[in-house]
Amino acid sequence: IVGGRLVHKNDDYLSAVSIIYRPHLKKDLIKLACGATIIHKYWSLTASHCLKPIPNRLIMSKHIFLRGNTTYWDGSSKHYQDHFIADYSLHEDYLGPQNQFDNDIALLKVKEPFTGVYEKPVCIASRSYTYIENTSAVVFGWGFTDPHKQDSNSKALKAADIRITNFSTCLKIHESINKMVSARMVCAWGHKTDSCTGDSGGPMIQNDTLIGIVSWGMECASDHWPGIYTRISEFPEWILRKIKSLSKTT
Ligand code: 4AZ
Repeated sequence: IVGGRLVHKNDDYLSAVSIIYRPHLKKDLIKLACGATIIHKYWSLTASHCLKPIPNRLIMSKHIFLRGNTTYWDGSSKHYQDHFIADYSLHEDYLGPQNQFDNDIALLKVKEPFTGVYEKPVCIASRSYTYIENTSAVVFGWGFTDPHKQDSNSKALKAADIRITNFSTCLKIHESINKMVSARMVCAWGHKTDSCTGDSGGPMIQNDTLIGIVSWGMECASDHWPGIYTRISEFPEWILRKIKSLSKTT
């Protein structure tokens, strides 16, 4: 998160978890991969583009896990809880950067349930949720705090207060550079604050409801480019169908 604020104890952020990558199991080094959101005791949502490049055997191994129950992804507070991945599902119609990250959503099932005091699921936006332009929302993450500085991740969870951008304005802005903004996306921007690299997969929340997933954007916290989020209200049936079918197998 560029700009914004550190998160204090409140219910708002309890659904945010980090996805952590451990390149060598014999070494302590860990890296922040993405964010994710708890939506159920065993399930979380993230962006498909967070997992797509990673081979299946790595996702299902101890190299990758979710860390919850803490505001610090790096382990500098002791009460964190790690969750290994039992199963996952990328959206079938996610076609990657070539298709401008359309359908950028994925489900992750964890082996250890989210039962920590600071781990709480959030409701997902229904089909009928209305995204009203200029209303405020909050995006959470541990990603870059400086868009021009590699590895400027935040150890503590941050939040950015953003507003939903008029959809046709967002379309037009991106048409000028031939970037497609689809009906499965929602745009939002803040004043000198934004989501950025490393925040991908994390929650955008309004009215205690998950309405977006951090997906992409041309820059971070620029006056010209809003951030683009996966529009959750397009996916409740997909989410329920996947949870039902994967619950049968694991
Ligand atoms: C990224 O690189 C990224 N400002 C995520 C979100 C935004 C820009 C870039 C939105 O993952």
